[in-house]
Amino acid sequence: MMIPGFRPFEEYEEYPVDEMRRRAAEFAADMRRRRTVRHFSERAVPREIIDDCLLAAGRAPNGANRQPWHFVVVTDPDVKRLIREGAEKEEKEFYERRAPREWLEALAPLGTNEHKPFLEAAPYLIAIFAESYLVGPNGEKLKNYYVSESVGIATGFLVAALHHAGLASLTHTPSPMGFLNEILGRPENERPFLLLVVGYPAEDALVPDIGKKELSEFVTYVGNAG
Ligand code: IYR
Repeated sequence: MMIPGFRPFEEYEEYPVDEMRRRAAEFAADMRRRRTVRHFSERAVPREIIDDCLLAAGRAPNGANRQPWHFVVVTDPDVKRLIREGAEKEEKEFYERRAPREWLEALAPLGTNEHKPFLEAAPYLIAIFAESYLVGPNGEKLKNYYVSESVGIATGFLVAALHHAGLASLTHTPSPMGFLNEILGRPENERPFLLLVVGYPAEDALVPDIGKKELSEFVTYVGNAG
């Protein structure tokens, strides 16, 4: 039956259950090797790889299909330096004054501080903006829906796609991030959501030796799963 505005879901591919098992396990094993990195190599990464990862991010489910995100990919060393300066200024405030002791204690195992050399070293900074609202043809504000959820999922897709391609990333959240709108010339309806640092890990990169929860610690089944 034809319903106007709808079409058959032709791109869906069903796999035999054994193949599904294998694919799910392989993906989980690959994602287990993903780590957030804070020490990047300066080695170049071809742009097409970043474009494909961004295409994957742009397929995220989102509120009312508004796709309320914008990704600014920065490679220009002068712009990276400005971003580093902006971030370090906020971070210095954060570490020296704004952060409550409890928060600093929670961060201690990660070894973070106000120095952000990776913002200049890594080949790509991807500034992710959330479109809080749209501006209509007559300048009127049009509401977007589930903006944080939508942009969060798109960012998750991007992080997974970059890892799958063999790249490392860091989800960096200098706070507040308003300086990104200024430096990157983004309009007022776009709220800076996150700054993703992307590249190869430095050869001597270290990652914190921290654990991840077991399945039973973060999953509850209700009912008998098949
Ligand atoms: N934005 C700061 C602090 C920070 C906060 C959290 I929550 C982290 O998981 C990591 C860092 C910084 O980037 O250093």
